[in-house]
Amino acid sequence: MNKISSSNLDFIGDIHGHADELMELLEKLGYSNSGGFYQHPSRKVFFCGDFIDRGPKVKEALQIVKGMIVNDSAYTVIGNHEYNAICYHTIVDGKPLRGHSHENAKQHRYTLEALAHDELQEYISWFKTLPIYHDNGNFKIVHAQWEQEYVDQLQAKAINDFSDERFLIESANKSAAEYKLVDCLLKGREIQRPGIYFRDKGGKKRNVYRIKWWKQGKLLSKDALFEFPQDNDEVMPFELMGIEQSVPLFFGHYCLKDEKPVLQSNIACCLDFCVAKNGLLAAYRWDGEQELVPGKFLQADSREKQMSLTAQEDGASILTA
Ligand SMILES: [Mn+2]
Repeated sequence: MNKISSSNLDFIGDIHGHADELMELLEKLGYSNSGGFYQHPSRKVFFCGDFIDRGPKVKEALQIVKGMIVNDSAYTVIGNHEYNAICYHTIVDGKPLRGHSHENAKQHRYTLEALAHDELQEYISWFKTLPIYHDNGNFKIVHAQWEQEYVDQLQAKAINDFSDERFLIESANKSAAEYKLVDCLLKGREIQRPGIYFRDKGGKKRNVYRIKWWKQGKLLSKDALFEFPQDNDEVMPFELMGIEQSVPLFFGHYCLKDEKPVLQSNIACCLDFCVAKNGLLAAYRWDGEQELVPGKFLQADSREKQMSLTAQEDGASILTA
């Protein structure tokens, strides 16, 4: 990862097995599949992780992403789904680091179905080599939440992946400092609000909320937390500190539901627009600018969304015919 360019990078959000949308987006960005992998004469991709689970073409998505990375046409950081997969398939003292509960198995199902045992093992070994964060001075990238204190701790230990088995084991131990660190960087901090509930996709009542950590100030909870009831005017119990640095910061993970990709601020760019749930796969075309601009996103709508858009258009043409 030493020779990463400080410009001419296309940052791509969470893919989750949506290989068709990935190919469409790469082609829109001017990459072509030649020599067995996607490449561009003057640009490279930077992925933010979460290639697997949830989508119909996990194997194809992995082939494209890994093909680009091993051929020096792309870089990446690891996502929480790759990390979860490592833990799910690492057995220590007869027990997996991530339990095989019904819920965990369901989340991992499409990956388990897509890959044969040996293929999966090979990808797990590869996942262990993927960086947790990247900071080259001109930009920073992590899957979920950039927390400088934790990045500094990793740097001090010269750790930036899960190839060290002891670090991996500690990261899965809920009472260890390594757990807190990995949980924050790869999944983002969350806050429990006793007595205030929302219903998740499965209809389950929950009171743990993802924090919009890139915001700043004493905010209303509904403005600072994902899924928080919009009719509740309570103020957040703590002040958000925003982003301390001045270089652009890229991340994924938050499954934003906007109709079109939007920036979170002029230095904060979330790349995940939820292709796995009928949203879109987004890319930010970066040419080294230190102040990000909204016009530099490209997108591929999820196939389901494209189908419903086409149906609407057909409907409209029938009505106007
Ligand atoms: Mn994620």
